[in-house]
Amino acid sequence: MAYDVIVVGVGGMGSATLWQLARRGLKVLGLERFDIPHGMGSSHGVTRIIRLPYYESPAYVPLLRRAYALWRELEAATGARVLHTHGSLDAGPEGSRVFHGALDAARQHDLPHEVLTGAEINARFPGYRLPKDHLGLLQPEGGYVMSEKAIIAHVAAAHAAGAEIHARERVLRWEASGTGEGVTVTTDKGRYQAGRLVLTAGAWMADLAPLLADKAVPERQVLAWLQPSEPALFRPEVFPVFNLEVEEGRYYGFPEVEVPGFKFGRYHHLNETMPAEAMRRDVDAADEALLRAFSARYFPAGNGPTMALRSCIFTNTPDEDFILDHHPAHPQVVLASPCSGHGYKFCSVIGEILADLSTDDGKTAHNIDFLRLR
Ligand code: PYC
Repeated sequence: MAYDVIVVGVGGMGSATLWQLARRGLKVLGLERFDIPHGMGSSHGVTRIIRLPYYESPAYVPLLRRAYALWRELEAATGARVLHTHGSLDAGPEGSRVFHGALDAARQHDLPHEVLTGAEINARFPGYRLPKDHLGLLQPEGGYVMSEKAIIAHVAAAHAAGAEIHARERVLRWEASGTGEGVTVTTDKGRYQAGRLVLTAGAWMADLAPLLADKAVPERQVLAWLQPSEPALFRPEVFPVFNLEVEEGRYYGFPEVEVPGFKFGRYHHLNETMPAEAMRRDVDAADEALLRAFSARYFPAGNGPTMALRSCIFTNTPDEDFILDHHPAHPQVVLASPCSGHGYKFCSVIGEILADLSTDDGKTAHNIDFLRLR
């Protein structure tokens, strides 16, 4: 075989997988259809939230602990600073999934945290203006990962460990050549053979694995960066990242980091699912109006002139848990659709899991039973 493993898609997940495979001494090839990094998928926009008291399910917490450790390993290996921890807030009204889910996860996993009312949050972090009776869980290890920087760091580490990586090379098809070992990948520039294949193609997953057509569905998402009238209130040290459940929906946001503006978005923005190729339509006035209504009410000091509006892509599974598994018909092929709008923070540990699934007996010590295809 020319390669032990080929990884298709060198974004957040693919770049981490390449590093984990290459550092194990495997001969690996990464193929990316756009640039590395690029702004066409799900990993651009400077920052991604990382948080431990996972309201979606406490089952993610052990994976998060390992993700934190591996982000720090990446920093040590490359000298890049990718993980910043200034705290996270998960808040909503009494009874809300975001607050109570975070509290359950924090209690189950014994995570340090504080429970604050909306009034206490507003007093401690004056960029916020939450309803006074809302409840929030403040967790000190929350923060953000620098998303494009982390891809660059993973690629640099993978290169240093011997990986071969090609950008601007589009995969046209792949064929499994045996029952458990062997794949041929055909691109617009060549043909490659490997023992195993990992597909981390984000919104393009269903093109490469049609069995995921109704299980990895691209959705258009929009982010705003607005200039704060009081920038000092939006510095990372005084503005924890947030997940908020309010009557308008579920929102998330960040302090001002590297580019101008307080950054935030609404989960499932306008609920528009569409093929990845259709996603590039421009952000428009309706997108901006929806986001501004939120910042005007809950972050008035962050509701200044627009600095940027950008779209990106969620790739949603039906239950919004990730899919990490072998292809049911071809065990030498690993399928990864680890996004559903909340995956980036896990890239470092998912790289390790995908490396486990694509080498040796294909088993991993991580508990990913809840992330299997079935
Ligand atoms: O996991 O906190 C999160 C998040 C924010 C936006 C998308 N995911």
